[in-house]
Amino acid sequence: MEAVKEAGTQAVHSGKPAFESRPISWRLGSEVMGLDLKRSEDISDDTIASLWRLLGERGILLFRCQGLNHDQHLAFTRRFGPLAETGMTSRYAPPGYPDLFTVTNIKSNGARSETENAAQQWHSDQSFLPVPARASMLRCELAPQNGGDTMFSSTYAVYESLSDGLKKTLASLQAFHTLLNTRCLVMTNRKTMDDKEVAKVEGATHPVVLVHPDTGRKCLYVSDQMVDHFEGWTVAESKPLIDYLCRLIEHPANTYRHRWEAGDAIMWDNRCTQHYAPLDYDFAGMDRPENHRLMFRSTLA
Ligand SMILES: O=C(O)CCC(=O)C(=O)O
Ligand SMILES: [Fe+2]
Repeated sequence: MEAVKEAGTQAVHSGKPAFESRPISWRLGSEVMGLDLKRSEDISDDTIASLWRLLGERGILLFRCQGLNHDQHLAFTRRFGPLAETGMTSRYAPPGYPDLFTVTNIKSNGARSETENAAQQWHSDQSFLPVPARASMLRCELAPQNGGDTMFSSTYAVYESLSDGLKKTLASLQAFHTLLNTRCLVMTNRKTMDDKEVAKVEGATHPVVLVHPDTGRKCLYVSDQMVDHFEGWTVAESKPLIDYLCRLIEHPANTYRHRWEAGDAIMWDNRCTQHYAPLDYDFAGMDRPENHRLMFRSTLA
């Protein structure tokens, strides 16, 4: 097994170096250098295991300038395990690729994209499912000339910043996650969902504090987009505490903000991070090609 340890911009390896990595912010995120993800079949199982370990520790892995196509994107993601069921999201898949999810502001036949602002609230992917997504990988094909960034937050850092008293309260709490909650802004698209799709996003209950299975560290699993209430609490009772926790998630000190270049790819762990895409570009002028944003996501079960 290659041992890959971050030490500033240097990686320390025993044996043949497979990749180098360096932190991209203090609390989360590492850039991985020296791998060609287009040829994931040439990446050893040991290297995949090292990447997975680094992902669990750092929350997100940035691979710059990879220029993947759909097949290469999926082939690399599959090296980490089976893909998540796409369910209601399969209609956002590019033709012929049911396992990819398109996030774009580009109109189709004159109609606005339903995913143009899908990530305008902090969330962890598919937390409304009984078995949510373990990790996701997003790649950028077109970035607006200004903005169009994605932000990531460390839910390890958020949990660790809490007082012992609040940690104790949260330890016994379960939260109900659903896309059909009153906080959730993307459900403005709900009118286009059929009953089967609505059933998929109806919701699931998860512990508020997760123990990350790989690192043993605790993370906060409550999000602005999905959490409706704590089990046994009313929505009104839950809201102030959800709001308080969400403030910590969006606090700049806990985040990394990525300025996309076409060709970049980022893999994130949905347990120990959340993400959010601010509408920080010329949203009103999104018909102009220089404001087009086109991203594709794969999702690990
Ligand atoms: O548009 C983005 O930057 C993030 C989209 C998103 O939340 C996702 O693909 O899971
Ligand atoms: Fe997402």
